[in-house]
Formats: sequence, structure tokens, C-alpha cells
Amino acid sequence: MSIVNPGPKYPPTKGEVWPKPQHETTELTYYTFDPSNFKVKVTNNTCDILTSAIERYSYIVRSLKPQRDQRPVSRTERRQRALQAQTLKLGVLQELQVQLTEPCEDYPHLEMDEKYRLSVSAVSILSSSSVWGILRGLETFAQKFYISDDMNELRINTSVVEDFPEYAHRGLLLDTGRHYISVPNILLTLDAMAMNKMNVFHWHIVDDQSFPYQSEKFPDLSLYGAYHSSMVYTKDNIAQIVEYARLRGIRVLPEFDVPGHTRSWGNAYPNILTPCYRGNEVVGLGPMNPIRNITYKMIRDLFHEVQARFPDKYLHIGGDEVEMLCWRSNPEIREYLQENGLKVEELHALFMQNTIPLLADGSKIVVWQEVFDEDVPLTSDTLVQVWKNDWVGEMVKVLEAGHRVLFSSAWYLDHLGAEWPTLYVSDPRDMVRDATGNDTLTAGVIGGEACMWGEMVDDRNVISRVWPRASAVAERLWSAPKSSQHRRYYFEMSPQPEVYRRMEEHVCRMNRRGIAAQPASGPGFCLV
Ligand code: CP6
Repeated sequence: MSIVNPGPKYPPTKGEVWPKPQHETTELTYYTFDPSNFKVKVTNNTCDILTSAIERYSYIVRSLKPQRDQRPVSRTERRQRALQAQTLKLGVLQELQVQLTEPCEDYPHLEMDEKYRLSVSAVSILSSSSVWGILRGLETFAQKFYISDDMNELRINTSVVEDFPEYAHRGLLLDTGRHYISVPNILLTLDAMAMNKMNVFHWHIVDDQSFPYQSEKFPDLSLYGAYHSSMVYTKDNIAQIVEYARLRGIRVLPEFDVPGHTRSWGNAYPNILTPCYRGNEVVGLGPMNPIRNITYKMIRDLFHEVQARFPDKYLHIGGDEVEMLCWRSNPEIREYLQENGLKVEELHALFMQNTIPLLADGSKIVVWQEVFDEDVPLTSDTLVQVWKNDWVGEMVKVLEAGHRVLFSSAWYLDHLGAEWPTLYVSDPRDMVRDATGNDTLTAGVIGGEACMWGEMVDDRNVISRVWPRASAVAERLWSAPKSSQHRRYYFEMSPQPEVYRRMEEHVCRMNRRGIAAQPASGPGFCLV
């Protein structure tokens, strides 16, 4: 894997947008910005999402401050400034008109429209038929401001942006079961996601090691399953996170992984788990017990509560990495298999088949690829998340079976070898197209997720471990592949130099907005 340093450092701000818009024309003319003489005017429709977004972005733009370097100007810098002096000042930015042409929607969803048009001139216009498009356009608008090379003024170039996402589902998985992540850090993560136009927070909330979800129906789950009484997500915490995300056009997709990865449920309810045997001796508890009614009763009641707390139509029910060896070691289950003439793998299918009908009416599910692999009958609106090896073959199989795919295999943030250029060059639709020569199958790849598994991250390092590497995934999922064509560099795919340049600016931008993103690709500096 190679980090290609693009060479000389570029000025710290240029007002280039990340993720790159689908269409953008930028002139060499600019306006200066004076917060005390600038208005935002909302025409047509408005709502709480729009009002609070305008407040947020007004604050962001007003916080940009030129920071003059006190040293004398060097010769190279003088040359650079002379170049920039060729750009022509047209005046002062007066107004942004926000035109939302249809009524607001209340909660973001998979099919939401995120298209917008932004034209920047003395009176700038941002228009969209959807409040989600307005949110994305405000982010673009805020990113286009830059500080002049002489560090004296804030500028924005004359430009027209017409933009929409390439993929509908652009997610980040955060695992709060292996280490507890505090609510403020989750909110910060949502801010960073909005900066990167990501729209799904996949909350892998509980796992084998801890159960921080505080349930009303089953308070013992977190009482005995959380790491500590302070390390829980209360009903109010969850409502705050869901609302914070909603205002940023981000869906919260909760995952309650069953039947594997459920050891922490057993602290309070050991009877729903399977005792694993070595010989005649019980050596611990394994996956959920698939042949006991209490297991399903518990799942049903808990899932109904979860679905009432999370407004998203989708619930992720996991289904990955089930320890079949434990099931097979258990005498009670062995007997059941024998009586019913089943193989142990079929028990996983049976478990999923029993579980799916327990969900609230009208709910849809996301599952890890194993559930598809084990031939569980799934409705066509079920999304299958591909996370393992042979991911191209797997995607093709899932697509040919008529399901839509979420891709994650190449986007693990817990793999420290995975630097952002590597994440950046993996395009799941390209892979499917290359493998099959089929251009219609690719439509079923509706997006993907960068995954931050939590074994080695806690509050102290989660932000810098996720950012800016998740930004690479965010641009891959938003921008058309052609807008950021890769080149071959010593046998490896690598992003173009302009991508490195924009990435470096974007990291500084995240830093300025309070996101402790780590340096993208080597020496340099940010003015924060
Ligand atoms: N935790 C859970 C994990 C993983 C999965 N589920 C995982 C395992 C191996 C790799 C990446 C992720 N840590 N609950 C699988 C989806 Cl390489």
C-alpha cells in the first residue's frame, strides 16, 4: 500500500468541496464575506430541520477567521499570491436565498432525495425540492469559503454546483459494545458524518462484551450487562442522538445482533443462551438458544421496544459469526437436530425464520451476509450487508437473488493497514460491473458502510481513528467515480493528486469544526 505524497504543499484553504460534487463550475472571480452584512433568506417552505440547519451553518461560516502568519512573506509565497491576485473581486456577498420547493419531510429514509443546486454570486441561491437536499447544499456552501493567501479576508468564488449522491446508503458503523463511546463523542461523530454527507449511523449498540442499551422492559440487561452503571444509553440519550441525527439528515440504524455476539445478554438472562459443552462438562455460554420459546419471547418484546425508540423503518438484526460448534456440542440441541433431521447450519436458518416475523408490522431488516448464505427465505426489501472475503462473488450472488446490497468488506476502519487511499479506490459497483460485464445488476448495490469495530477504540481515540479515513468512503459513495479517477501507481490503484489536495483541506476543515481528524498523508499543518 502506498501513500503518495502529491509534492509541494498547497495553501491551507481553497474552498474545495469534499465529497466532490457531481457537477461544479467555478470562476476565477470571487466575493468577500462580511458576516455583519450577510443575510440568509428562506423562500417557499420551511420547518424545524431547515431553521436549525441555517443557524448551525451561519455559526460555522461566521467562525472562519483569517490568521495571519506574522513572519515576513517569503519569495515563493509572494509568487503564489501574485498568481492568486489574478482572480478578480466582484464585490461583497450579500445574501443566500434558500428555496425549498416542496414541503419538508420529517425523518430521513433510504429513498430520500438529496439533490440540490447552488449558485454563488452576490445574491446566491440554494434550491432543492427536498429539505435533505438543502442540508447537503448548505454543507457545500459552508465548505466553499476560503481564506485568501495573504490571510486577510474570507472569500467565496462565483460558481454553480449541481449535485446528488451516487449511492443512497452512505453509512458509518460504530460499535459501542466492545468499548463504551460517550454521548458527546457520538454527537461529534454525527457532526463529522454531516460534513461528509454521510446519511446512515449504523449503531452496533451491544455485543458479546457489554450491553449498554438501557431497556424499560428488561432493565436487568444493562444493569448486569453494561460495563459500568455510567456506561449506558438511556431512553433520553437515545432520543437525543436520534434527534441530533435527524436534524442533519442522518438515519440511525440500530443493530441488535442475534443469535451470535449475544454473550452480554446472558449476564441477566443466562437461560436464553446455549450452554456449550466439552464432553459432559459445560464450559461457557454461546449463541442464543434457538430451541427455547423464552428466547423468542424476549427477542419479540425487546425488538418492539427498540422499534418504538428508533423511528427508522429498518432494523439490523445481525446474524453474523454464529458459533455452530457450541450448538453442536449441546446435548439438548443435538437431540433436537436428530429428532427433526436437521443439520446444525439449518438451525441458524430456522432461528432467523422464527425471529423475522416477530418484528413490528411494516418493518424492514438488514442482515449480515451469513443469513443469505444459509438460505434463510428473505423478502426482497431485505438488505444484505457483505462484509467478508470473496466479496465480489458474494455481491453477485446476492444481487442475482434479487436482494439489494450494502458493501463493507473493503472498508474496515479497525484495520490499521487500511489507509485512506486504499479505502478510496474500492467501488462496489465497479467491482460488480468488472466481474459480470452486467450494467443493470449494479443498481442493486445501494451503498455501503465504513465499519469502526470497537475492540481497540474508546473515547480517547475513536474520532481520530475514524476520521479522515471514513471521509474516503464518504466521497466514494457520494461522488461519481469519474470525478475522481484513479491512476495506476506502481501496480497499485491510487487517487489523483487533486484528491490528496482536497483531502488535506478537508482534514483541516474538520479540525476547525472541532473534529480531531488525524493528518491525511504526511507532514503539513492546519490553522485551526
Ligand atoms: N464484530 C461483530 C466484529 C466483526 C463482525 N461482527 C468482524 C469480524 C472480523 C472482521 C471484521 C469484523 N468484530 N459483531 C462481523 C460482521 Cl475482519
